Amino acid sequence: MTLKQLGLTRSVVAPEFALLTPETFIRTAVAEWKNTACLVHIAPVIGQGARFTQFTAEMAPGAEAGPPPPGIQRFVFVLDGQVELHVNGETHRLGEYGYAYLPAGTDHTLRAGHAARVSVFEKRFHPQALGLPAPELVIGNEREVPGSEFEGDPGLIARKLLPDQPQFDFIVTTMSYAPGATLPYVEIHYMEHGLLMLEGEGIYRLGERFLPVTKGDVIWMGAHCPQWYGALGKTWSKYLLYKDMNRHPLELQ
Ligand code: UGY
Ligand code: MN
Repeated sequence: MTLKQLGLTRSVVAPEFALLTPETFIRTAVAEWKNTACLVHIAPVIGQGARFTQFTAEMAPGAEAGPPPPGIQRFVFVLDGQVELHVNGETHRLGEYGYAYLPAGTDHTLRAGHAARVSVFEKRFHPQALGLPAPELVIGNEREVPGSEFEGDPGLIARKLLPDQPQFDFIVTTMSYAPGATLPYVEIHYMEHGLLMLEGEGIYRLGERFLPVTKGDVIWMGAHCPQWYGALGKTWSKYLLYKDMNRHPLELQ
């Protein structure tokens, strides 16, 4: 018998964080996603509570998704294959590491001609109290986004996939680590994270635990969860990271 058949897993679910590893993933149907298996990793009912959802959409050939419910913004990131995004009368082809941010209320369709896997983050839009205009549609590819050194470390490169503008209430970045690179200190912040390991492996400190992580693992970090990462292995590691941003701490819901 394998370790998973004996009831063992690397997954850990705690009040302030969760490490979710592929042997515990469950496929489910989500109404907006036709012909698609959705692996809902993070939902508001997790632990002390999350204000967003993160899931992986496994789109079968011919699969199609319509927009999320009213008031919800969507960020999609293509992991494998290609999807067509139909929005504002135009068609955009999103290949591997292609992504799109769709503001709340944007009518759109995502179509997969062949099998494709897409990482999805959705959050209810929280308007800015100062009355700034709503954020706009963003389409790009992670591989074309210039990186910058995180806190001056050439072995730790951050790429911002969304513009640095206060109208956005969340950001998505990728963080790439050379073998042996680490976050420079244990972070504790009131913003929460959703994370997908895209490449490589390392050790994630979550709360008081030091947990080995590898490509395909998902992490939820709730508000104030102590967090740190150190890269292992002989190749760079990279993760996709959601973080809520730009809103007054007393206004978070
Ligand atoms: O900026 C961040 O919050 C980021 N460095 N956190 C993380 O990687 N866990
Ligand atoms: Mn952080």
